[in-house]
Amino acid sequence: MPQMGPMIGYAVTVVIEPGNRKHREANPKGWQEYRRYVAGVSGPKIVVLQDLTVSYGQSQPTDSHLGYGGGIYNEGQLTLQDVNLFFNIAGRGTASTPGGGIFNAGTVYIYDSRVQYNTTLDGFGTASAAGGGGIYNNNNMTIQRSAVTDNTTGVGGTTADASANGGDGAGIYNNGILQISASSISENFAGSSSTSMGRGGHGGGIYNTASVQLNGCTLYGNQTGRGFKNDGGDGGGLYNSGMLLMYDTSVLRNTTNFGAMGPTDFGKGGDGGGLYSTNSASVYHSTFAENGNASGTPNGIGGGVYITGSSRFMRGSIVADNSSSGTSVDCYGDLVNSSYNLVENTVGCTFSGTFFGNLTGVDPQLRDVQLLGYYLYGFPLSRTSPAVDKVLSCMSDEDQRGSLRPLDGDGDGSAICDMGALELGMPFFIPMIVK
Ligand SMILES: [Ca+2]
Ligand SMILES: [Ca+2]
Ligand SMILES: [Ca+2]
Repeated sequence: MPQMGPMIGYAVTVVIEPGNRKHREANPKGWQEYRRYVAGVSGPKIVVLQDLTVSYGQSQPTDSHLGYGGGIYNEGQLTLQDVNLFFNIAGRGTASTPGGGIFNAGTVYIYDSRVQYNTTLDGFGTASAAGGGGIYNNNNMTIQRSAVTDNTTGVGGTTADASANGGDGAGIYNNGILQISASSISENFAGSSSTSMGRGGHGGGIYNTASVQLNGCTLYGNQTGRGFKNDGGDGGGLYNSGMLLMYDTSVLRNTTNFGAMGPTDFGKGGDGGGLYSTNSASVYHSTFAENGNASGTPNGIGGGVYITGSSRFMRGSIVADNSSSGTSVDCYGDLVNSSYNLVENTVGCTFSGTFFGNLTGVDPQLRDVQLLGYYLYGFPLSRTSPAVDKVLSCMSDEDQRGSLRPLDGDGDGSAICDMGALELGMPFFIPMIVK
C-alpha cells in the first residue's frame, strides 16, 4: 500500500514515490493499488503525488466521472510535484471528453512537472471535439515552474453540414480560477474542423472563459485549428473571453490557422496570433513578438494581439515584429488608459482615455530568441533599444526570469524599468589601460 499520512476529518494524505528505487522494488503495483485505494475512500481527499509518470491513460465515458481526464481526474485537493503526464487521451469510442492529461473539479497544485503529448479524442458525427488537450481546469488550479507542451485537441466530427468544431484550448482550457507562474505553454495545437461546417479550435495555448493570471511565463509556438469549410480558430497563444491578468510574460511565435478559401465555402482566417481577447484583459510588462495570423475569406486580423471588450489595459509592453495576412499587423483594437508601451505598427490599433509615454512606429530592436530556463523563451532587448529605461511608473519588480527590476540599462545612473518581459542588465564599462 502507499504510505498514508494522518487522517484529518474526511481528508487523507497519500504520498507515493515510484521514482524511489526501493519503493519500486517493494511496491511494483503501487500505482494501481493507489488508484483502487483512493476510489474506495468516499468524501474529499488531499493527495500528494511526487516523482511520478502517468502515461498512456485513456478515460472511458462509462467511468464514474463520465470519462473526464485522460490521465487524472480530481475532485479533492491534489498536489503534483515532479510529475510527468504523458500520452494520455480523454474519451473513447464516440465520446470526446475534456482534459487529455488532467481534468480538475477540485483544487490542484502543479509544481516542477510536465504535461506533454496529451489529447482529447476527435468529435464524432455532429459533435465538436472536447477542450483542454493537456489540462481542463473547472475549479482552482495553480501551476509553477512547469511545462505544458505538445498537447492537442481533437478534430471536429465528420458529419456534413453540422457545427462540429475542433477542440478549444489545446494546452489548457480554463473555466475556473487559474494561476500560472514561471511556466511554459508551448507548441500545443488545437484541432481543426473535418469535413463538417465547423470552425477550427480556438486557443492554441490557453482558452480562458473565467479567470487566468500569468506571471513570468512563455506562450511559445502554439497554434489554433483550421476551418476547412468555416473559420479558422482565434487566439494562437491565448483566447480570452473572461478575465486575463498578465505580468512579465513573453508571447512569441504563436499562430492562428486558415479559414475556408472557396470556391464554395468561405471562412475567415483566425484572428489574434498571440492574444485574442473579447472581455477583460490587463497586460503588464509583456512582449508579443513574431506571432502571426492566417489567411481566409476574409483574412485574419491582429497578428500580435486582437483586443476588444469591456476592459483593455496594457502597460509597459511591447507589440512588435508580428505578421498578418490581413490588416493590423501588430495590434487590432483600442487600448484604454494604456501607457509606456511600444507598438511598432499601429494600423488598426488606437489608444484612448488617458495615456502617455507610448512609442509607436519604432522597432524595439529585439535580439534573437533565447532559452531562459526550463522551456522558457524570451526576446532580450538590444543595448540601443528604445524600450530600455522608459517605464517611469513600473508595475513589476521582477522580470520574466525573476531578475530584479528596475535596472539601469542605459548606464546613465538612473535605474528605470524597461518595456517588455525582459529587463536589460547594466552595461559593463571596461576601463582602457594604457602602459
Ligand atoms: Ca520590427
Ligand atoms: Ca531598465
Ligand atoms: Ca538609466
